[in-house]
Amino acid sequence: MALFRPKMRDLEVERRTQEDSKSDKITSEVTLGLGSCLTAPVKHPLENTWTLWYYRKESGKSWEESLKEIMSVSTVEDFWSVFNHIERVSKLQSGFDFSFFKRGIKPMWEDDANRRGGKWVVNFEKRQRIGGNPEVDNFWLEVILSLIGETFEDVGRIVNGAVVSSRPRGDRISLWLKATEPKEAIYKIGTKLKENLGIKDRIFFEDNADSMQRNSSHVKCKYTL
Ligand code: MGP
Repeated sequence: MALFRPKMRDLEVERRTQEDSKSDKITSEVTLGLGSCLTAPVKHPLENTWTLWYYRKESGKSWEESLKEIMSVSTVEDFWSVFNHIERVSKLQSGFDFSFFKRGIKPMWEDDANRRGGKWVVNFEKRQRIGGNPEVDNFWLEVILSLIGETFEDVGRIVNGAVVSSRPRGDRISLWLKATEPKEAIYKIGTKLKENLGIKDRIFFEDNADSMQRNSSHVKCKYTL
């Protein structure tokens, strides 16, 4: 079930439409409430509940202790009200991550849903940050919409969530999966991800078991696409 599939240039419009329809609904409910019975606001449920997290290294704390849960959303309206209020990735200092995962899954290798899985990684070139570069913001929104819109269809059940990382050498978006096999399913998701983002660049699949064991920045990639 696809909730929305906006094109890049329509994202701002989609965002505004959400805001406008929300205030229209509030107005009509207030009006209705004066003359007739009150109606409960109708919200549109998502197929899954999703949790937004952020990571920023806090001194004296471990990586896991620095990982913070922001909140969970289970309706389209709640999603937009959270998303419209969080900072744009392009405005974040290097070292930050935002993660958006199915509720109950922590965005870390050690979580039971992730330990036997891996991730498709999309790297973005380092760009000038003065004034913010909206490119990664659009891609991040596009990835989140593809998650809540359940665009991965039959293979969507092995999709756990996504992470956007702001780094000095370039930003990165990773789509985290529950499994590393079968290869066909992993490639199907990678292909859909590239299609959703409209990118031709190579993307890399890393096994979480390799990430956990690595002792340098270099992680071998299991698949490329
Ligand atoms: P990173 O954020 O995935 O990569 O991991 P970054 O910052 O681009 O740096 P790189 O050069 O190491 O690729 C950075 C470090 O954060 C890791 O080396 C771990 O120490 C820690 N870390 C990251 N993740 C995703 C996890 C995790 O899931 N679990 C734990 N325990 N530590 C993690």
